[in-house]
Amino acid sequence: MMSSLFQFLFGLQNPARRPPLPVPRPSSPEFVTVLADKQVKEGEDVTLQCQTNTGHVTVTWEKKDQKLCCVEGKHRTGKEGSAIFLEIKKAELGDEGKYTVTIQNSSGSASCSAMIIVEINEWRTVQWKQDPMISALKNFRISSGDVRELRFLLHGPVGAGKSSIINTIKTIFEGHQFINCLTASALTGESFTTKFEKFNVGDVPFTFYDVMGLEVNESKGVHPDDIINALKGHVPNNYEFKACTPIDEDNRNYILNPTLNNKIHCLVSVIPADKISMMEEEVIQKMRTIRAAASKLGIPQVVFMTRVDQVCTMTQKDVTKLYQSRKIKEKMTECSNRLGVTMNCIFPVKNYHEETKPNEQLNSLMLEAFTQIVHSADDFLKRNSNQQKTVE
Ligand SMILES: Nc1nc2c(ncn2[C@@H]2O[C@H](COP(=O)(O)OP(=O)(O)OP(=O)(O)O)[C@@H](O)[C@H]2O)c(=O)[nH]1
Ligand SMILES: [Mg+2]
Repeated sequence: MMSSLFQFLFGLQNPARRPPLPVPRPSSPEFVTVLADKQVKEGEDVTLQCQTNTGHVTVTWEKKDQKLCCVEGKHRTGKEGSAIFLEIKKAELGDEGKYTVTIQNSSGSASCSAMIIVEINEWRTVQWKQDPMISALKNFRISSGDVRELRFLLHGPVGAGKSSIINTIKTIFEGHQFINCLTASALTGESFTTKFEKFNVGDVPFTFYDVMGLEVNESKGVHPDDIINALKGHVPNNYEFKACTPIDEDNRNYILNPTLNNKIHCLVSVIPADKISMMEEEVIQKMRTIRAAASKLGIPQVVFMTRVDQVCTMTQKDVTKLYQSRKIKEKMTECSNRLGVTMNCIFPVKNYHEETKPNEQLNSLMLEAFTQIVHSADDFLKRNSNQQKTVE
């Protein structure tokens, strides 16, 4: 009696002899708050964090879809109650990318991701105030008395943003949105501009020449020789380009004996940042040929890299971050390598394209680049007038 009572009691206390109790399943893991994108300056610490609905989870981190290899002193991961975090010490360019956290338990799993963008230290400074630059340009006097205006020629592939640059500069100087210089839809494959068209800028002595875009096919786009003819001053205003046959002396409008007033004083190569990688070698080659001819003629050259907002979201949101963007620097380096120009000749710019209101930052970026070409063109005139005097 006693022993069966003992066994009864003992049996109750011995779990090995009890039928197993069902283990309560943890609640299915969910995020209460998800990871947020982070932008950090090179050298600073950054933390990604989120909150889960339950602390009963295992946590794994991935970087660019690969398991994160935690480096001691660099990464610290942790869980405090329902909060999960990843801390990265002294962010460097290699830390940039997509980070994903996965929480898991026996009821399921959930993931969320965020981007870390590492801003490089500003490597070129821009004066983000437009008025001093506008007034300096309005008061600018051309060194050579014989020349009425500084003449700039824009060339580059179809849809690079050549006409848009003229629109942007005219908008800045004429004080209202300028859209008369027709621009193409980015989707068309053929050049929208077909003539050698002159555009004055407000009442300042600067003129732009817009030309047809360069294309791969010999029978399409402007012929490189026509751009070289324009540099030398042989091409009359409003000349309609013919893809296969560059202008020559037989054309009754050909300018036979061009003066400095007919010549181009600075060549601007226009490259779209978002298309540089896809640009056909043939178009690059045509641009190189034109640049080589300009060098022979002593004409200064710069590159305007357009559509910067299309390659960098940080710049798209805030154009003043341009020179802190790794992506922009990469595109400029690519541009420098493909065209064979030094980095200090490349100016990233953004054009008016969907904005309808004036934007001082956009204007300032363009004005910095514009000021540079004005001085380069004027130096060319000084050199040429000096040469002329030496010959006399
Ligand atoms: N997002 C963005 N779009 C731009 C920028 N610059 C130009 N675009 C757009 O790019 C497209 C082509 O620009 P255009 O100025 O017509 O280019 P183009 O070099 O004159 O082209 P063609 O005359 O056809 O050779 C247009 O849709 C512009 O609105 C820019 O800085 N950012
Ligand atoms: Mg055009």
